[in-house]
This record gives sequence, C-alpha cells and structure tokens, in this order.
Amino acid sequence: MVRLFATSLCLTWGLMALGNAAKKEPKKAEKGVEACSFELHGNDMMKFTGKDGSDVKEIKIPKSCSKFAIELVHVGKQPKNVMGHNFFISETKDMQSLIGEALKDPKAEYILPASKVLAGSAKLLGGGDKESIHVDLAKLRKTSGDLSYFCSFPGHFGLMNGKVILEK
Ligand SMILES: [Cu+2]
Repeated sequence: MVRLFATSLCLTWGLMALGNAAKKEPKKAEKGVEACSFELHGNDMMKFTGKDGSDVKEIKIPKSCSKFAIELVHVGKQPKNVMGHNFFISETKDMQSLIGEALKDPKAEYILPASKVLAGSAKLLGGGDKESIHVDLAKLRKTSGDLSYFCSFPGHFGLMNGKVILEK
C-alpha cells in the first residue's frame, strides 16, 4: 500500500515535471521578447547602423511589446567631444526645435531633458561606450503624430535620424 502510494506520488511528480517542461515551451515562442529591444550602433562615420553594420532608417516597435529598449553602442574609437552620440525619440514635428535646444547647452553634452522628449539618452557616448535606453511605450502610444529618433550632437542630426514605427 505504501509502495503503491509512493509509486503514484512519483508518477504525480513525474507528470508535474512534464507539465512544467511543457509550460516552459512558450518561452521559446517568447523570442518576440528579443524583438522588443533594438541594438543600435553609432560609429565614427557619424551613422546609426544595425548590429551587422547596415544602415538603419527606421526602428519598428511591434504591437506585442509591453516594453522596449534601445541598446545604444558607440562602436567607434573617437572620444565623445569629437564624435559623441546619443539617442532621442520625439514627435517628428518637434525634432528641429529640440535639436536647436540641445545645441544651446554644450555643458549638458546636448542631452535633452526627459520631460521634453518621449524617450532618450541620459548621457553622451564616446567610442566604446554603451547605454540601455528604456522606451516608455505608454507615452509613445499616447501620441498620434509621426515619430522620429535622432542624435543631437552638433552636426549629426542630418545623417543620424530616422523614423520610429509604432505598430498598431
Ligand atoms: Cu551622433
């Protein structure tokens, strides 16, 4: 009787373990989680590229994402006072005036206050530096206009900008 109990207990545990394994299955499907972040590289050529070095002109944020992160990496060698990079998201219509504002404050390293942008850097990156930037999707989803991203370092915005596509 005891043995029977023990056997059935083992069986139950075995099933539970199986059940857990099965529950873990969707984790693989959660590969989408990876798509809820984007590794963006800034280089010494004053360009934003993807991990593979290809040009990036837009960043898509899938509808399924509840949070999103930009992993910004300065893959160049130049110091930040020569080839500094940062990353901001704003409504496209506000971009020009924000760049103007950023340029007024070299002491703040052209970093725009969080209250003025939808998301962005807290620091200016030089060669070898990286920053993980949290993008508040609730904030982004409240907007109705076109969204853009840009680097506010002097002279960079022309080459270093693109669209943020918020999938709905
Ligand atoms: Cu830059």
